[in-house]
Amino acid sequence: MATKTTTKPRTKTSTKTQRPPLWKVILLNDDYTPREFVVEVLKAVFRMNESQAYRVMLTAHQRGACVIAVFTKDVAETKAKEATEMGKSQGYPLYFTTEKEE
Ligand code: TYC
Repeated sequence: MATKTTTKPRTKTSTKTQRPPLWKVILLNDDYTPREFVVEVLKAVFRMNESQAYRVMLTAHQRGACVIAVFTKDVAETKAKEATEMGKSQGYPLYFTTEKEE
């Protein structure tokens, strides 16, 4: 009997590293929150130094919004909430939002 060669399909194991999707935290401008307060919140919640925080605040002030940084979903949401709460506790409409990075 002739030997039959069968080719067994191999299952390819892909070893791609799965990176978690990142989420942007975005600062929105408003007309009431004092500039210095925005800077203080950015320093406290996002660990920025004075000049980084000032630049982000000014960009949001001039353009309406500014991306602060990217984090995993949980961290982005927690930080946005914490920063928004800091403004709220002082009666300011300061608002931070999150958006998935594509
Ligand atoms: N526009 C505010 C003012 O003129 C300052 C401000 C900047 C508020 C950035 C929010 O995300 C903001 N007092």
